[in-house]
Amino acid sequence: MATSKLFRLDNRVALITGSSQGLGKVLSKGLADAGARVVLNGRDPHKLKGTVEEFRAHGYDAYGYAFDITKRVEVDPAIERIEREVGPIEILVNNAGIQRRAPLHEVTDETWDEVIATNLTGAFVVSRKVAQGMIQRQRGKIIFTCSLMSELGRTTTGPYTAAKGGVRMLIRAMCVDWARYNIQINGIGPGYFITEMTKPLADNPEFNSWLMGRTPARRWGNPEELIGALLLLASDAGNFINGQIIYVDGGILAAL
Ligand code: GCO
Repeated sequence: MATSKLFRLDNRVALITGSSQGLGKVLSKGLADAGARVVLNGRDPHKLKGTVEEFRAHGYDAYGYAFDITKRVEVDPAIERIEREVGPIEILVNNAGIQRRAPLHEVTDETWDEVIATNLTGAFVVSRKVAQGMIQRQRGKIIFTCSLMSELGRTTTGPYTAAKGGVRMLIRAMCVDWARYNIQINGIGPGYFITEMTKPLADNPEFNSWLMGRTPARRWGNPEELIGALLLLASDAGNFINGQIIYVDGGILAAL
C-alpha cells in the first residue's frame, strides 16, 4: 500500500466517546482530517450539538449521539442506532473519562463507583457491543485513551489510577480474545496536556513547577501531538500492532 494512503481513514466510521470537548474533541478532529466519518458522543446533548455543528461548519462528516456509557440500558440501543443510521463502526475510541481527586482514605463509595463505572466498566460495555459487529465483519480498531496512571500513581488520583491500570490490562485481555478476528486493540497514553480535566493543575504554580522538573521535555503537551499515535493505531499502518499502549508524554515514563 502506498505510504500516502497508509494513514488514511476515508469513509471509515469512527465513534469517539466523550468527544464534546477536551482530548476527545481533538482526537475526533484528527480522525476527521484523515477522512473518517466521526460519530461524536457526550452526555450533554446541547454541548454535543454545538460540537457537531462546529465540525460540520469545518466541512467534516460528523454526527452526534448523546448517551451515557455508564448506563448499560443506553449503550446497546445507541450503538445499534449509530450502525443503522451512519454505518458499521470500524474505529472505536474509548475516550470518555472523569477525574475526581482526593486522598484515597477520603474517597467516598459514590466517587469510587462513578470513576470506575466511567473510566473502566463503561469502556468495556461499549467495546463489547461494538466488537460483536467487528467480529462479524472480521475487522476493527479499538483504541483506549489511557494515562500515565495506567503505569504509575500520583497522590490524590486513586480511583482514576485503579481504573486506568485496569484499562491497561483490559487492552491485553481484548487483544488475546479478539485479535484472531482481525481486530486491533491498543491505547494511547497522554502525559500532561491542558484540558478541562487538568486545568486545575495547570493553574497551580506548585504543580507546574513539579511537572516541568519531572518532564524531560520540560513542557506540557499540545493535544494535537496525540493525533500521530492515534492515526497509527486507527489506520492500516497499525494492522499488526495489538495489545500495546503508545505513550505521548514528553519522556516522563522514561525518567525517575
Ligand atoms: C492528574 C491528572 C492526570 C492526567 C493524565 C496523565 O491528576 O495527575 O488528571 O491523571 O489527566 O491522565 O496521564
